[in-house]
Amino acid sequence: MSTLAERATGGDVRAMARLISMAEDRADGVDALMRELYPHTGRAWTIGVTGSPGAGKSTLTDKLIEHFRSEGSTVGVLAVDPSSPYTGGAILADRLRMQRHTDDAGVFMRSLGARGSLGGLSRGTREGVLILDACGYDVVIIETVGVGQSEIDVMRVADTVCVVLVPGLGDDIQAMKAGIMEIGDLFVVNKADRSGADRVVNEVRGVLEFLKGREWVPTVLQTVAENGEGVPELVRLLRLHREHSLKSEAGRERELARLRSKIEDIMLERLSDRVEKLWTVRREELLEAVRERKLDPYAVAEELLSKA
Ligand SMILES: Nc1nc2c(ncn2[C@@H]2O[C@H](COP(=O)(O)OP(=O)(O)OP(=O)(O)O)[C@@H](O)[C@H]2O)c(=O)[nH]1
Ligand SMILES: [Mg+2]
Repeated sequence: MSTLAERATGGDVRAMARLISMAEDRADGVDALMRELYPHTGRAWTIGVTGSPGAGKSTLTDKLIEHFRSEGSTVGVLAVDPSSPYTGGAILADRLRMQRHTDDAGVFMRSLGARGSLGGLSRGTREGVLILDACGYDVVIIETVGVGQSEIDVMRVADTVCVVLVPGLGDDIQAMKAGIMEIGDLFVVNKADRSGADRVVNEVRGVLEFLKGREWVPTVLQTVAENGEGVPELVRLLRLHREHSLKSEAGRERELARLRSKIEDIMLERLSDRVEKLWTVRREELLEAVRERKLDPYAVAEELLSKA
């Protein structure tokens, strides 16, 4: 193994951070490193925590860390912010919230910026999970702000997806039916200390009725992340899902589907890089020719691809 991968898997936190940065930057040599690490992956339990901004995902994650640590499990956290990495204070707030775990060697935390990737989840998320898995973290939590595509994408990397809802969403539940309801393995109505939590639970239950008969029917529970209420029950239900997916045919199929999209994403990334390279040299000239109608876009695309 290369020194960097060896140091990381040996528990060197700085080496892990370096690897994740390299993946974010898609630095040269990162593919080779990932290939070295891959045989060491497959042990971690990856939990996706998604939901609308401010729903309490970080507070809940903080409580989950505490819970898993008390059981002796090590935890890696990737906080993915697809919309605003350095503004709005989101990541700063996350950092502060989880600050108390930073001295704990059994916890690794890292924010990933909004550098886009074709799939949707920020660049480096896929690799980040593999890196933390290879480095021996028992549980890897991915926190994503649920804005459209990212909830769907979190399913591509997480074994278990927990959707965090809050009272006061109004008609949103109806709107979410098709999208979010399909991706959650578990629904949490957080801020249950506020009025309206029961209503949200009932609404979600109503929607989940439609999933009856499936091998795994998600459940809904209430939490008050701020004081940890409901967290042990949340962990119990998360674990139930984990056990179910480890032994069921549906779990196997989901794993295969995830591997498939992983490989397809990697291919798309490569192709996209190649497309970029194909025409950087002659771009100006070709654009001008198309603008003047000396060439058409179809001919240009065809010609460039024929050289690929
Ligand atoms: N009343 C109440 N407030 C809560 C609860 N959980 C979290 N909060 C508060 O809600 C606010 C947002 O919490 P975060 O954990 O940062 O939420 P988030 O979903 O991670 O937010 P973003 O990452 O910015 O999308 C904070 O002020 C928390 O203190 C809860 O159970 N009850
Ligand atoms: Mg957060």
